[in-house]
Amino acid sequence: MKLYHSPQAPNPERVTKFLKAKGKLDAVEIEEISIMKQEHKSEAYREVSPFSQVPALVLDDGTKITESRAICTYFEGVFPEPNLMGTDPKEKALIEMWDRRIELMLFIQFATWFRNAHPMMAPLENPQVPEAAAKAEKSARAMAKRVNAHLAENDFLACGRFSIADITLYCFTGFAGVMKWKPHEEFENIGKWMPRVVEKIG
Ligand SMILES: N[C@@H](CCC(=O)N[C@@H](CS)C(=O)NCC(=O)O)C(=O)O
Repeated sequence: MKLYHSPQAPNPERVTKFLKAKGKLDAVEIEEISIMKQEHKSEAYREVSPFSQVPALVLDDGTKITESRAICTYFEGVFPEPNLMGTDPKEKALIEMWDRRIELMLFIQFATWFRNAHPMMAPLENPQVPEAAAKAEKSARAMAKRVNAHLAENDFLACGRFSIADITLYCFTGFAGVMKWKPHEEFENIGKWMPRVVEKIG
C-alpha cells in the first residue's frame, strides 16, 4: 500500500505519527507530495485524491482512502497493537469524543486562522478573510484553555492512556508554531503532557 504524505503538513503527520506509534512506518511505501509546489493539484494526484488533499492511502487492491482519521481507522484494524482507538464501546466512544473535539474545535479552528492570516497561505486561500482569521483564532485559543484545564486532572486526553486523541493534539501543537503560538509553553498542563507523548512518538 502507498501513503501520499506532505512532511510539513499536520494532517499527513497525524497518520505518520499514528503509524510510528504502531511501530509500522515501514509497512507502507511513502510518496511525498509538495503542497507549496501545488503538486496536490496536479491531474495525476487528483486521480488519487479528488479533493486535492493530503494524506491519501491507496491499498494494494486500488481502494483510495483520503481522510486522515479514516486512514488511521484502517491501520488500527490491520495493525491492532498497540491499541490507539479504544478496546471496548466505552473507550472507543471516549477516545473518539476527545479526538473529534481536538480536530473540530482546535485543529480546524487553528487551520482557519492560519489559512486566512498567514501570507504563505495566500496562494491556497484566495481570498484570505481577516474576520474569519480573527474569529477562528479566538475559538482556537478558547479551546486550548479548555484542553489545558482537562489535562490538569488527566495525564492523557482520554481513558488515562495514550491514544489517537493525543496524536491529534500533538500534531496541532507543532502546527501552531507557524503562527508563533506555542500552547505547550503558554499552558502549564499542555506543557507537562507534551513529554509523555514525545516519549511515544517524538
Ligand atoms: N479532513 C482532511 C483534511 C486534509 C487537509 O486539509 N490536508 C491539507 C494538508 S494538512 C491539504 O491537503 N491542503 C491542501 C490545500 O488546502 O490546498 C483529512 O483529515 O485528511
